[in-house]
Amino acid sequence: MVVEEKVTFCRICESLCGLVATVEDGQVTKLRPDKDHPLSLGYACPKGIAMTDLQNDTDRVLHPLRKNADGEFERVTWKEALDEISTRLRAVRDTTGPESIGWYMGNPGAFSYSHTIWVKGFLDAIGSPHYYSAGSQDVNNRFAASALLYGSPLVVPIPDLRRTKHLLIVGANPLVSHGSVLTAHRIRDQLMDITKRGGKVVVVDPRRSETAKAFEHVAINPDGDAWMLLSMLNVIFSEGLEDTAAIQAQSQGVELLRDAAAGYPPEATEERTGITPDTLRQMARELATAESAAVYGRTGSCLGRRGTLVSFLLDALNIVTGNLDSPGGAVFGRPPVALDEVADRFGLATYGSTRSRIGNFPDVLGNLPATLLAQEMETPGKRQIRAMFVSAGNPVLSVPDGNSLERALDKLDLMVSLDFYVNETNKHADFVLPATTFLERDDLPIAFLGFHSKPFVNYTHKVVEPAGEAREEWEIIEDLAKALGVTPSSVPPIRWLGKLGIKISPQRLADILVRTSGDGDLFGLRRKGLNLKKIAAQPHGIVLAEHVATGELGTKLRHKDGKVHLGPPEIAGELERIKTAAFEASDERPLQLIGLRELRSHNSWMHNSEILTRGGRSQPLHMNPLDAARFGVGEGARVKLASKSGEVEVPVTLTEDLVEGTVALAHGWGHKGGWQTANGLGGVNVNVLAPSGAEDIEPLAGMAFLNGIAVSVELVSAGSPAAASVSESVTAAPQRD
Ligand SMILES: Nc1nc2c(c(=O)[nH]1)N[C@H]1C(S)=C(S)[C@@H](COP(=O)(O)OP(=O)(O)OC[C@H]3O[C@@H](n4cnc5c(=O)[nH]c(N)nc54)[C@H](O)[C@@H]3O)O[C@H]1N2
Ligand SMILES: Nc1nc2c(c(=O)[nH]1)N[C@H]1C(S)=C(S)[C@@H](COP(=O)(O)OP(=O)(O)OC[C@H]3O[C@@H](n4cnc5c(=O)[nH]c(N)nc54)[C@H](O)[C@@H]3O)O[C@H]1N2
Ligand code: SF4
Ligand SMILES: [Mo]
Repeated sequence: MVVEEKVTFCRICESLCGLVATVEDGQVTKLRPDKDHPLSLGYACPKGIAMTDLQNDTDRVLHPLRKNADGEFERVTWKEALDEISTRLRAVRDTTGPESIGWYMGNPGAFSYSHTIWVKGFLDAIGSPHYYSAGSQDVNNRFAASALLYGSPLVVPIPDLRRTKHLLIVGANPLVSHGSVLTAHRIRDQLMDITKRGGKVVVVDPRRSETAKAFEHVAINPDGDAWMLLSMLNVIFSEGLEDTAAIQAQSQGVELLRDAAAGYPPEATEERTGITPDTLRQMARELATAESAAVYGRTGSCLGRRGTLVSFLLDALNIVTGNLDSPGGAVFGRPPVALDEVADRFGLATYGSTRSRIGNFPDVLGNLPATLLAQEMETPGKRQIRAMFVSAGNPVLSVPDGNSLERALDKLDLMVSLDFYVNETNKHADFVLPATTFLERDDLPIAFLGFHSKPFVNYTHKVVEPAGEAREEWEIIEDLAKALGVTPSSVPPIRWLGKLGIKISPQRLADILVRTSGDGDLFGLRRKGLNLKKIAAQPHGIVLAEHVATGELGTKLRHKDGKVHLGPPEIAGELERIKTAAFEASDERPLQLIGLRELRSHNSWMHNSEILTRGGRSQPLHMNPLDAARFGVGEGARVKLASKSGEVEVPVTLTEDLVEGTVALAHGWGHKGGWQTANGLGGVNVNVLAPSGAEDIEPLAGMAFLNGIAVSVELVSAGSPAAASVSESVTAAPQRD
C-alpha cells in the first residue's frame, strides 16, 4: 500500500484551516489539522476532520444520473448525459432564448475559484441575466452597501482584529461560524487577545450566543439593528463624540445621517431594540472614545428587512468615529489578487446594472434575488426560466418558501445539477452530474484573500484524483458551453481566443491574475514578485505582512469625488421607509423567529457524516421559558410553529439565552434526499416559514427575509424532555492545539 501525507486546506468555511490528508492508495483516509500552517497552527474544527466521511460516503453520487420515466435516477455515461442535456438545452435556447436559462450556485461554489468564474462566464457568454447564488440569503446587502458607500460592491472593510481595542459585533457568532467576510484563523484566540490586551468585545444578538457568552452581550430584538445604530449615531452626534476631521477628510453627505439620527434618541428606540437608553449611550460612548474600534456585522445584520441600511450604518459608525482605514479600525485588505480591481477591469463589479424581471430588484455582482426563483420559473413571458442549473446548492432548504420552489422545479423543461449528493433540490433534476469535492481539485481562494485578518495567500493542488466519474464544475461547464457554441468567460478577449480554439485553464488564469497583481512578478519584471508556482511551492501558505495595510482608502474609493458617500438617495429612501415600519410581531403571531448555526452542521450539507451525527442529533426550537409558560409549553413539547407563509412541527427546548419574544430554529434540516443518515435525523425545513413575495424582499439588495419572521406557537403534544435533549450542545468546543 502507498501511504502519503498531503498538505492542503479546508474549504468548508471561510477560516480555511490548514489540513494534512493521509492518502492510502489514492484514497483520503484521514484529515488532521496542519500544525505547520503559520496561522491556523494545528487547529481544525469537527467539520474539517469529518470531511473524510463525505469524501468516502457510500451515498455520494459518483456517476452521472438521469431521471427515468418512473421518476427514478439511473446511471448513464457522461456521453449520454451530455448529449441529451446539450440537445435539450439547445432546444430551450432556440425556442425561448438564452435568457430563459438560469443558474443557482450555492455556497460551496464560492470556495472554488474555477467554479465561480466558469458559472458566471457561462451565463455571460450565452447572454442570460438569470444568475442566482446563496448571496441573496447571505451577504449581498453588504456588497450593496459598499457600492453606495465606496462606489464598488467589492470594497469591503474588515475589522482589524489583531490590533483593535474595541470590537462591536452585530449579529455574528464567530465562535461557531469561525468568521465570515473575515478570514481569521483561530478566531477565538484572536478575539480573546483583544480582551487580553485591555480591549473590549461587545456582541449584539437576540441570543446569548457562544460568542456573546465569552464576551459582553447586549441583547437586542430581532431586526432592531437599524434603530440601535441610528441611536448610537444620535448619541455620538449629540454629545459631540464624532471625529470631525476624519469625517471631513474621508466622506461627504454626513448631513443625511446627522439629520436622520436626530430623530432617534435612545429613549425613542428602546421599544424596537429592547436596549435600555443607559446601555445604548454607554455602547456609543465606548465605541467613540476607544483608542481604536471596529464595528463588524454578519448574517444577523443581513437577513432582516433592512439589511442594506444596516450594513451601511455599521460602516457609517466606523467612519464618524474616525476608525475607517486606520490601525485597529475597519480596514481594507490588500490581497495578492484584488477582486475589486479585477472586477473593475472586466465590468463585473456591478450593482443595479440589470434588474429582476419580477419585482425590478437590482442585481448585486450579477446576482438576482433567489427568493424569486419559483416565480421566475412560473411566470410566463420573455425571460421566463425554462432550463435551470443548480451547482453546489440546495435552495429548497436554503431559500424562502422551499415548497413553491419544489413545485416550480418540476415544471421546467430541463433541470441539471452539479453535486456529489442527491439533495432536496436536485432530486427534482433531470440529471445529476457528479462533481468533485474540494479535496479533488486545486484552489487559490480568490474570494477570501482580501478578508484575511493577517495578509496571507495559499494554493493547494488536488489531494487525490476525483472519485468514480466525478468531474470539476468548470470542466462540465466547458462541455455545456461547447454545446451552445460559446466560450464560458465573462471577459470578451478570452471569448475571442476561444473562437480561435485557444483555451485558458483555471490554473493559467489564476497565474495571470497573481502575476499582474500588486504583489505579482509581472512576468519577470518584478523578480521578488509572486506567481502561482511560487505560492504552490509553499503548501502551508505564505504570510504576506504582519498587519492589514491602512491608509488605503484613496486607492479603494471609486466615487469620482474621492469620498465615501454617506448620503446617497437610496439610503435616504430607506431612512424614510423605516419611519413607518410596522412591528413584525402581532397578536396573531406574537413571536419572532431567527436562525441558529451549530458547530456540527454546515448549512444543509454535512448531516450525512457519521462523526458529526454521532450520539444522535435533533433540531429543536429554542425558546425562552417565559414565552414557553405563556404558551403552556414545556421542555420536549411538540409545537406547531406557523408564519403567514407556512407551518412546521418541532420539539421545543427551553433556554434563557434567548430574549423574550424570540424563538430560534436552525436551517438546513428536514432531509429527504439521497443522504440516508441525514434523512433519518428528522427535522424540518425552517424556510417554509420564510415569505417569498416581492414585498418581503429587501429592496436595495434583494435580500431574503430570514431573521425576525413573525410566528405563532401552538402546543401539539406535551412530549418528553428527552426529545429535545439530544440536540447539539451549543457551547463552543475548545480549540485543540
Ligand atoms: N458551524 C457552522 N459554521 C458556519 C456555517 C454553518 O452552517 N455551521 N455556515 C457558514 C456560513 S454559510 C456563513 S454565511 C457564516 C455566518 O457566520 P455568522 O453570521 O457569524 O454566523 P451565525 O451563527 O449565523 O450568526 C448570526 C448571529 O446573529 C444573530 N441574529 C439573528 N438575528 C439577528 C438580528 O436581527 N440582529 C442581530 N444583531 N443579531 C441577530 C443570531 O442569533 C446569531 O448568533 O457561518 C459559516 N460558518
Ligand atoms: N433560515 C435560514 N436560511 C438560510 C440561512 C440562515 O441563516 N437561516 N443562511 C443562508 C446562508 S448564509 C447560506 S450560505 C445558504 C446556503 O445554502 P446553499 O448554498 O443553497 O446550500 P448548502 O446547504 O450550502 O448546500 C450545498 C450543496 O452543495 C454540495 N456541495 C458541497 N461541496 C460541493 C462542491 O465542491 N461542488 C459541488 N458541485 N457541490 C458541492 C452539497 O452536497 C450540497 O448539496 O443558506 C442560507 N439559508
Ligand atoms: S473552522 Fe472547520 S470548517 Fe472552517 S475551515 Fe476550519 S476546519 Fe474547515
Ligand atoms: Mo453563508
